[in-house]
Amino acid sequence: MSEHDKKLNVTRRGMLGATATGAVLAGTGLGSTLMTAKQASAAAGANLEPGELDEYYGFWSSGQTGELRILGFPSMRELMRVPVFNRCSATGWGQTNESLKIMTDGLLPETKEFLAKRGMKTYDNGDLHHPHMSFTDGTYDGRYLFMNDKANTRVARVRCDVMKCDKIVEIPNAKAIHGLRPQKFPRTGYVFANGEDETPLVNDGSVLDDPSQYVNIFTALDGDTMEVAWQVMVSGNLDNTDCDYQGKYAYSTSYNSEMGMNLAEMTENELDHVVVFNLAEIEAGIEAGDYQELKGVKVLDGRKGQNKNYTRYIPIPNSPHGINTAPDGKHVCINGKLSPTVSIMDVTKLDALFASDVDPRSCIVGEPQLGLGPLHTAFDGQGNAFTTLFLDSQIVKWNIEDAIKAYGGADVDPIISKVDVHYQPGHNSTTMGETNEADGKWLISMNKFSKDRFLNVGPLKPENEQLIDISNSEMKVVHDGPTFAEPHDAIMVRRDIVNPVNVWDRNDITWEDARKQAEADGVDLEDGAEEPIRDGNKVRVYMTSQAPTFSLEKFTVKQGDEVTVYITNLDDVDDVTHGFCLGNYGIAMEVAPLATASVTFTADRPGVHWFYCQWFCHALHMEMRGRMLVEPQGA
Ligand code: CUK
Ligand code: CUA
Repeated sequence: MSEHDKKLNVTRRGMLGATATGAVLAGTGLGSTLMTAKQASAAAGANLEPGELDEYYGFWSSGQTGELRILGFPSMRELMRVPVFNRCSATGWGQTNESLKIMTDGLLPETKEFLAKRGMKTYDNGDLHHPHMSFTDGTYDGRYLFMNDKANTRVARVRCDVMKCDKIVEIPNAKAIHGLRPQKFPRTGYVFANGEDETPLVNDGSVLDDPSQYVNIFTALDGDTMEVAWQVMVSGNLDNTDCDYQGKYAYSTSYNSEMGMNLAEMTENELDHVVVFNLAEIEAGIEAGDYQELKGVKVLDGRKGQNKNYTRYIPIPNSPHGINTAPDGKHVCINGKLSPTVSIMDVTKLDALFASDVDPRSCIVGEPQLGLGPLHTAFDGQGNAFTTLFLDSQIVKWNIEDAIKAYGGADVDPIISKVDVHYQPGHNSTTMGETNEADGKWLISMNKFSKDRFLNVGPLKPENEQLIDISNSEMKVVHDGPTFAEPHDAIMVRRDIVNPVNVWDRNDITWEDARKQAEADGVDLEDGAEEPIRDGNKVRVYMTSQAPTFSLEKFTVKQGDEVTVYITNLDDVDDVTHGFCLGNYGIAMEVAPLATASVTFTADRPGVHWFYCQWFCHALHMEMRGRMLVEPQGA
């Protein structure tokens, strides 16, 4: 037995040996550091044997990296990265014509113009915080994932059949899309998106340093078309958002109800607020024409003092951050951040708020004090909530009904247990926890700092994500997982809900433009063309790939030609992906089984240029290469 194995063995025995003592010590407080038998077996469940599959798909944001990540859960193995707002060297995202179409089609005309002046087609960066799946009847339906870009005010969608981004839209009028949630009922439906930063509604320079004229915008997109359905102007900024299980309301936290422009101003009030959006009233307002049209979008006025039935403002202690609807379909947890409390809002009391002049706080039915820096809350579907405490570096497990009883004056402590995490947690998520099928098995704590938990890699450290077994009243951290910058949020979806394909459908819409161009050129994409097709200085090269060859061993173009290379991968075998990398031209892309991908570039370097398959596909993968011969100008 190696030293390493011995160590593992000892740890394992130690864990199992703790069973009896764990049971005895439970309740003394000491038990929390030991593992019960159930926890030990659950922890073993997180440790999959080679070849075993996970129970859940985890969909992770990546913050300023701008991509979506797919993890197997609970093993925490990273399975895939889906480029969205970023560039990707491996897949050619941001370079292929197919990806550029997705990245540019949804940009505002003024943005295209602004970027063109900088020689850019689209933004190079993004800040992806919140990935959420589409819903039907209160639970995930496996159709789409939606996500925000805080950096450049965009919303994107990923198709779950192929796990590729198919839409990116820039949201007009708003600034910095942060909180994002799909409608849960009856289906998605709307995708709600918060604008975090305040600006003049028409931000053309006519208003500058006059914050009294700034507004914030709440946006609802249509999740099927990815077009903006409507927007509502609000007072105060918008941070996170969620919606109910009835299809009637959405709600957003505001940490800057003051509309302050600096830290002192932003944190001045003891109370900020949650804005509640009444979907039926907003739709009726649009029907009645009570809106202004700005950049092609209907914008309603839901600001305070407008006395419209579109919004209500509920005072919440100080700078609330996360807002999470419990699987019971009734309670919403609003996390206090600067206040040690979580405010519990009862959605069944919201009708009354819009019907009459009742105190807006009448829908708050509990406000337990949980610890320092509550940011986000997750649920087990059994009436319990799990809240991250950023400043305390802990997760607190508490009971929602007990907190409501305590608020009513009963002598009960809603806190069930706390566990230390390492360190400073932001979001946490539970398996199926934001649906009505929450199963209470696992929680992930997404910690902003890892400090000393891993080998030192220099001043920039990874984050640390900790897997926590929540199947018992005492929570148990069973795994540390480092991540690169900077996942904020994640969802864990039961694997039976997600069913991606193994090979592309040849009729897929992704390469519609290539299909049309080939048709116009009289070429079948699946046959390719033996010679480049010339059209002035535009040259189109149609190739197929089948391990271990491209259909062309060489093609010739002239210096200065605008060349488009189309590759269709004829291999329909699982996992036989090819690539096209054109050396010293900065060109590379992925071509997965039965896909077509294309890339356009100017052949401004004369000479012999090798292209090669950059995806290891065959024993003769190294031989899968060819030449682009570029005749010098004037030749
Ligand atoms: S926010 Cu990051 S920890 Cu953007 Cu979801 Cu709370
Ligand atoms: Cu084809 Cu490597």
